[in-house]
Amino acid sequence: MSTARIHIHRAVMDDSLREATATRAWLAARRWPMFNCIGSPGAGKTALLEGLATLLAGRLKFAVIEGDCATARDAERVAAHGIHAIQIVTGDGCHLPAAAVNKALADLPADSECVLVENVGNLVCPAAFDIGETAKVAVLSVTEGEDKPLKYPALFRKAGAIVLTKTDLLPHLRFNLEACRHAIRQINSAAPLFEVSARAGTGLSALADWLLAQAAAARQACAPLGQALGK
Ligand SMILES: Nc1nc2c(ncn2[C@@H]2O[C@H](COP(=O)(O)OP(=O)(O)O)[C@@H](O)[C@H]2O)c(=O)[nH]1
Ligand SMILES: [Mg+2]
Repeated sequence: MSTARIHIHRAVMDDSLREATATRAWLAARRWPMFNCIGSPGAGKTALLEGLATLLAGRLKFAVIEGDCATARDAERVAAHGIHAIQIVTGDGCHLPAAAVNKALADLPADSECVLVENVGNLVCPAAFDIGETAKVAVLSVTEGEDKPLKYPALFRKAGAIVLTKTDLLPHLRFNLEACRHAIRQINSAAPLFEVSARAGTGLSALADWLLAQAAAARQACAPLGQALGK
């Protein structure tokens, strides 16, 4: 990389980090946790949010920020379940920029208790950028193959929780569940692993309980001293 490109790269990363830091402070002041859901296109991220909307109705008021290259389809799908959802359209962008997420937060209902972000479908780029989240949530579907945690380790290493989706399809696939669990544990031994099917509704309640516990912990956490509520 040339010196000029290194400087530009550093400036972009510095800007991004500044926005993420501002977002983290803004969320801490409100005691909202924010989870950055990252996975391939079609992994079942939106289906997961739809399932959680049903399960958590009346128990946790979460808002959603959606990232896609085009259309507001995912925000519309989630909003149909009574969830406040904001769509960020990234065009050619392969991940949600921290600044766009920071801007969107201001438009969320003040009585929200948690924010779930669905990042642009991609196992690589979104994992490289901090958007100010409490934790990244890696979303992998059984149709992608059990070796993906080994092939895309950065996301799985950084994830605070990992969700394996579409488990209803296991009887129809040659997917080695044990090998997948082992691959995940080779990379990340600490993050909880949720094996779910949004279609069958199985496994989702454990994930919902984890989110409830995260929101309760955030409510009890002390906001940093001198934290201003304004941006
Ligand atoms: N069989 C099955 N299909 C699913 C499940 N979750 C999502 N899908 C399907 O997978 C496709 C992509 O789902 P979507 O939620 O749009 O994935 P996203 O691109 O990660 O948001 C759609 O055709 C869904 O109906 C599941 O639990 N089981
Ligand atoms: Mg989606």
